[in-house]
Amino acid sequence: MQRAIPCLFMRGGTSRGPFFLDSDLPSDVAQRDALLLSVMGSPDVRQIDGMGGADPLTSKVGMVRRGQTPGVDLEFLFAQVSVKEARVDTTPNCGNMLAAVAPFGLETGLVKATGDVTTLRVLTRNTGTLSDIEVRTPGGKVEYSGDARIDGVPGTASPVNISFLETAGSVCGSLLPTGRLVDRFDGVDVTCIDNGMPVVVMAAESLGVTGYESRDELNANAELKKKIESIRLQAGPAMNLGDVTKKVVPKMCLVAHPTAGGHICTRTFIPHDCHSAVGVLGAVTVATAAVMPGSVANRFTRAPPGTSKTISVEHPSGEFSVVLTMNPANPADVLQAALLRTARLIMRGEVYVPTAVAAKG
Ligand code: NQM
Repeated sequence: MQRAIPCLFMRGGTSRGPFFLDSDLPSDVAQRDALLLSVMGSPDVRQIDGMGGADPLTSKVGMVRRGQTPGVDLEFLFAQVSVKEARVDTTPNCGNMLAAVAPFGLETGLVKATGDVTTLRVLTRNTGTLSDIEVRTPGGKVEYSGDARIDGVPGTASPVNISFLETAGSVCGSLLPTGRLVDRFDGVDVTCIDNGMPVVVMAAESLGVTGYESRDELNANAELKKKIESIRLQAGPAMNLGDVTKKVVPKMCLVAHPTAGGHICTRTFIPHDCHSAVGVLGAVTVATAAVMPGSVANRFTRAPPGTSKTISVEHPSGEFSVVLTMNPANPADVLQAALLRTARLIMRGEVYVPTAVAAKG
């Protein structure tokens, strides 16, 4: 016996996964998580019995409901479903999946288009982060095709512009949760920072690599991964995250001088596998570290002048541009971060789960 649950399967930026209306899922968290594991086919390295793509970037779920407070159009809850373990983590947010939330809201009738362009205010419930998301809606329908291009996704698509309103300390409580610009773990200088995503920034060279290796090379380097995990387990509690053994934050970012015309070169572990590109809020956070004099990232950056800075973050499959609006009164204070993503509805239908795990709460 199986139960059918309405679902839209969507790409958001460089991530992909099923999106659900909150009201179609159990309200009990344990039941919901059991259902999401079943939907994705976890735990299993191939996720063969579900919709997951056997990679952290394609083992993600979006849950959406109407805004519950004035001025908020939609509320989004993101879940990272572990591929190999029976674990669902709603601690972090995901700026990539976020790009699909406005199209989802319009497709499902939770919100209505307001003209050729529709801007929706979205609350990410994981971290309480607000963002304004602008999508093209000619004739009242979401437009998916267009000429916007993002590295990590083939071809072009309609732009989804995201503006984050306040991200400092989203998960850790403050931008520099250890109270310092630089900490030292295992003899390695690091900057622990959270401007939307908890990230530990380290010089690649201090871990014995260049920072220009491919994702596969880094993923095959067991010795490097051991060093990174040791630092992560010490940095986590220092960043107010408690024991992070079973958490997907903080993310671990190796930085080096840029080589492709950008402002900083990155290789990010999320947290155990190297990202094929870079996470959205991960990029915002590293870009923020890069413009803060004295940080580890700043040693490898020449940030542009002015109160509106476009920081190009190089990553294994290209670059990611973040526009930071700085506080004119404090050149190290980032007021707003804006960026470009694209999104696409891939499938609309019902996903089946065994009735035993689908009991509605
Ligand atoms: O940092 C990967 C991704 C992400 C998260 C990760 C993200 C973000 O590329 O906002 O988008 O860091 O696990 O989807």
